[in-house]
Amino acid sequence: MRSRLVLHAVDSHTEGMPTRVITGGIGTIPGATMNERRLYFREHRDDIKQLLMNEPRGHSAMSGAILQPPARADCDWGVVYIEVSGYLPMCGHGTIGVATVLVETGMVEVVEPVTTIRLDTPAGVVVAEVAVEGGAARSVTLRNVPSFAVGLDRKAVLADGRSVTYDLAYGGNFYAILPLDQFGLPFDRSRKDDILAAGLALMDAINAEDEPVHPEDPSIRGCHHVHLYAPGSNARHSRHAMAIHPGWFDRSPCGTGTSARMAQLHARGELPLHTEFVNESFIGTRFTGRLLGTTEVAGRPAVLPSFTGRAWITGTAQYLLDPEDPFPAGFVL
Ligand code: PYC
Repeated sequence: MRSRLVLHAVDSHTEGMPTRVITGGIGTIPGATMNERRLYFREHRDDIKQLLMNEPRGHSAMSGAILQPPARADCDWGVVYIEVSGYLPMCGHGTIGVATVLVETGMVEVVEPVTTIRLDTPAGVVVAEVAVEGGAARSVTLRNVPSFAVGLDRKAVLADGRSVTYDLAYGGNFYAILPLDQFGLPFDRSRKDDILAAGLALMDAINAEDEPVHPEDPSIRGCHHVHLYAPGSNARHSRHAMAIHPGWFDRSPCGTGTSARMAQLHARGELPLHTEFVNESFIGTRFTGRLLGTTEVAGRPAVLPSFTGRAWITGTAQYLLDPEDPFPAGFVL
């Protein structure tokens, strides 16, 4: 057996969505902040991200997280998120996977009934409170980065001429949020190709007309996620399909999307603070969220979201690269 590298991983899934947690083999990525490390890795080590996420080691909806020493003194671990589609500033399901792996592999000191882990992410500090019973992580509650509505009832014109009305909100990534029935489509997995095509068409229109940019960090930009909610959804219980660039659905209820949705509902006056909000994914799995308070981001009103979900470890692996492998960066079909 020969290999040019050995990447150690603990694979997990959060409410159905994979997180491949890279626990060794990469070392400390250059950069004074976790966002600088994200940008450095994107620029210089994208071959490793591709190898880990693309086929044949990954698949078209693969997602992962590279563990790092924190770049800030007030955090326990740092995280750089990786996906088939790129490098997210923050990923909620991925962070629930990371916190579960850290507890269950003993990479943090485990305290029962709650182990608190402070994570340095490219979007800011995220606090994970892991409910632990007999050494097992039962659920993870995250206190996410400040989230805010960018605009309500915005209009976009799609390439085929259709006009669509949507809300835009930030929850660690930017999300366009709108009812699925604006596209005349049922909330039915048998129509997933049409639902995905609708989400991607809206993303293209938004990024072409008015690409969103984070007011405090211009490296966080673009709308790559479209939250299409099902008929009957409301500010207490919502079901949705989350279409993600370049063409896949989140299997989990999407943590940053749940945060953005709560910020949007709060901006609409529909979700007060400290009120439970259940967000359901396209496969029927759930996160339970609530808003813990209000704040400001660059002078605009923002909220402090938290949400709870569960993750399970699915395996451990050492990913190798044979020097004669014809697909050193994998491939996307
Ligand atoms: O849970 O934040 C999330 C997420 C983003 C993309 C996929 N999952």
